[in-house]
Amino acid sequence: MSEKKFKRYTVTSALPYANGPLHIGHLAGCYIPSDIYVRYLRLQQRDVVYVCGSDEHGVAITIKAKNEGISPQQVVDRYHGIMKDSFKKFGISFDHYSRTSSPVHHETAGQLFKDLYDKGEFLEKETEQYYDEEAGQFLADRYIEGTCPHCGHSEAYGDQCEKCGSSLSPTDLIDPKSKLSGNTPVLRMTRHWFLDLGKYTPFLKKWILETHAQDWKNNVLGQCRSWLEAGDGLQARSMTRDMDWGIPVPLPEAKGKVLYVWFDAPIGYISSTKEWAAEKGLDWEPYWKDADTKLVHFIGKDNIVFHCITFPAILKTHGDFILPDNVPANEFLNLEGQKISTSRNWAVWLHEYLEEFPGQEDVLRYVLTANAPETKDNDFTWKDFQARNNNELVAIYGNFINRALVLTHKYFDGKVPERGTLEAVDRETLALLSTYPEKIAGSLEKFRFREALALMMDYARTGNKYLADTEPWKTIKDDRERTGTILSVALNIAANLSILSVPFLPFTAEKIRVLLGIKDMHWSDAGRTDLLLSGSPIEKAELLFQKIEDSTVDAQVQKLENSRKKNEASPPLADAMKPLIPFEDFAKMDLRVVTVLQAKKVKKSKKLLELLVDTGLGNKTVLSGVAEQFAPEELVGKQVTMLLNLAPKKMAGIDSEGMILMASDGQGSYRLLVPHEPTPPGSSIS
Ligand code: B3M
Ligand code: ZN
Repeated sequence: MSEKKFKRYTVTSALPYANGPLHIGHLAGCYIPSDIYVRYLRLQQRDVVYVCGSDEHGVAITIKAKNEGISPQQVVDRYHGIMKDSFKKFGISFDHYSRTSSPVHHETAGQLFKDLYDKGEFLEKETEQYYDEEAGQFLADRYIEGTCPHCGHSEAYGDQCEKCGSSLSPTDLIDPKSKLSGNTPVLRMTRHWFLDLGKYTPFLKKWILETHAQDWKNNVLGQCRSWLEAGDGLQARSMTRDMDWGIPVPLPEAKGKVLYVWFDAPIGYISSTKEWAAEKGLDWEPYWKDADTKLVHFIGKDNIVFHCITFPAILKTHGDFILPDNVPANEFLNLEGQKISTSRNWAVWLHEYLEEFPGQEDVLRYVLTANAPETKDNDFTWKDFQARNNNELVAIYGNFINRALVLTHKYFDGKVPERGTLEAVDRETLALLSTYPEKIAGSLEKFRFREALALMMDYARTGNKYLADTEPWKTIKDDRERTGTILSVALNIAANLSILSVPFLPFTAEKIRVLLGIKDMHWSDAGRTDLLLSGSPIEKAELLFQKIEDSTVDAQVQKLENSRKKNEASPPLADAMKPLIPFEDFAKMDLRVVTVLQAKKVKKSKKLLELLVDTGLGNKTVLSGVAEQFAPEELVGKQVTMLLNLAPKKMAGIDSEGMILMASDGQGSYRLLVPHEPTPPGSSIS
């Protein structure tokens, strides 16, 4: 497909869930690749809009809120800001970063649903869905887990298996369990609106497997093929949910229901474009509706089904919109040989990197691109990070630029010297380098960012070698003119390198631009040998990259090692269920609400507090291991829950006549169980 036919570009990267800070897996998966691509397009003066935003709906958010004991709104407000800040500091140059809670988005997504409804595109069905009787709610998406019927992965969600990428319905899961209570859920009738994906299969097959057979990445085509060619074909999927967090379904008969997060989130790309255009006084519509717009979605591999099947089906059947021209999904990045995991704290967090490696944003961009999981899962290691920094960025790239600048100041008073007659080595070097811009552009247009970066580093390497071969520090002894020619050539190579670096190392490229006094950077200038004219002044060299010591990366590895030890020492978040007991066993426990009357520290014990509680049947003394969590005065007057008939036990010389109940998160933090309104002491719990 020739690029000529496209007049403008709409580039999106996946909207990250606003349920935690960002880590290197996010950057490597889709934000660095998309940023490289967009910066390259802008250098080409192409008309491009680059949008993203926080994904603030769905069970990913409500589960986080529940775990933290705060509201979903508090969760998204906290993380939207943190994520936006990290993106900015790493130079991810979105034209607009929105959030799916924005009014424009609610309006846009609601309207799109309404349009499809009016066209009769939904199957309205009353079906049995899983319900958690203990939690009193239907179990959508991540609220339910079970075994994937396609690949056997035991932790598949109710809407998707992240291992094989398939989209699922909760009722497809084998051995489903509620994430809320751990119970096996029951089935209850409820009404929902389904998109009949089977209906679009012929179109999707033709569009993906024929039209895009050549230009889409193999990992993406492979996943699509496995679903489109599966025996039972694509199943109808519900686009609505029984939840109270999300965009209300815009139908009077759908009270208490919201849009499925994967219905609304991709529409977030459109909403974000609308907001950007409104701010700029532009028209958003050509970016989503004109056939001469190239729409590209950058995502991670777990999002392929939604960007290649569901969202295109929605756009196509709606009728007003263009479809993605490409969906260059990356595979996953592992860390030191293990899957990145938020809950196990096995990650390199961007906000921590920014603090620990100030001014070294480009180093991480470089390493994550050099090692990008473009065709298969890949591994990030701190040793590799150090080696690439020291052996490539410092020893080759930085060294070349530094020498060109330092020698110009030393011998030519900081001015670009005259260029005399070119010798063979000069001509050969320049001829070789003149082929790079086109090669790099070719790789970038094909989304081969590792290859493009390797070419850029090759360019720097050739520059470095040129100086090593021509040895201007020797020629200066008896041939000033020759030395001037060499440095003029070298400085022009440096100027070219800065242009070619913009997509990959934006901060460094900008520093070189300023050092060399270049006004504007255009991709079309790369390859020119007269970017710097003789006599023009250049600034004094500044260190672009610094060597990273063993102790620095050892400290990072140690940090991960600490996470590993902590994980081994503490049980996983949800303990496995204990064996079943008969009701009689449960009934033996005398559980009551009690009121704390007094609380004091226990001598010589760091952990224990001695409490005097009103049990309704008289006062009792209980020891509780909460001294590290609560000050005694915080507990006085509180109502808590207690196991009353536990056999007394002597601790620290005091008889404890029962046990205060606590919820443990398995990570060393405890919470008291408190009745939700004042309760007479002695009320029994059953
Ligand atoms: N928030 C999933 C994810 O972070 C999701 C992407 C939405 S893109 C429209 O993996
Ligand atoms: Zn699976």
